[in-house]
Amino acid sequence: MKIVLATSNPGKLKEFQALSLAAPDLELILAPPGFNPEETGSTFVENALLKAREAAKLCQLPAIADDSGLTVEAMDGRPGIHSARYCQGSDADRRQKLLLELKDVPIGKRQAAFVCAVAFVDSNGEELFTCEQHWPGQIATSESGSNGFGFDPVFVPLGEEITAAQLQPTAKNEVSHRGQAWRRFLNHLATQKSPSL
Ligand code: ITT
Repeated sequence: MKIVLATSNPGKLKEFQALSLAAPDLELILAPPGFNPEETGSTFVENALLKAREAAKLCQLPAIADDSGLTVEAMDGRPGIHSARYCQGSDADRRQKLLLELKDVPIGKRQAAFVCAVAFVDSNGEELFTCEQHWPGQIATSESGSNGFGFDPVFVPLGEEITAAQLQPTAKNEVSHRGQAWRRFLNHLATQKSPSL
């Protein structure tokens, strides 16, 4: 089955490609260059649906999108759905801003979670599947590791003493918000016999 993967984030793309190896019947097509729909929704799921629908319309194919982000308890859930736009600049700039904003928050009060919503729509933009998965942890006081992307170097998953950027990519995919959401999507596909796709 041919599906458009509606993302322009190279870090996500790499993880989705690794995750899709478990589904050899899936042929993932990239959204066209410059694909960057406005994320005007108020939830992760709403934004994932907006992206998937835009890609389905452009390519006339079923499409899957992810909207994800980091929620930090001491910041009342921010940056949340605004994680990619937390501040202008690079991922490194956003990590530095986060560490600065949390500089007076002691260890033990730095709980956070990565959230990933996945939305799958048919070629007409009709919703076929959505889900949202969380990966709990805490924000470190400094950066470590060079794997992954985004906030990985400052996120210590629950039960770990290393950051997500120090995990091997396969180990991250086994437990991460994105890995969990993708496996739920694959389970959904496996239980469907949908000739309308
Ligand atoms: P697309 O919309 O094109 O997919 P984006 O980067 O704009 O790309 P989002 O709006 O979903 O995507 O924002 C997700 C942001 O949340 C991302 O840029 C990272 O800063 C952060 N994020 C999400 N998942 C992450 C992960 O697994 N590791 C580190 N940071 C992550």
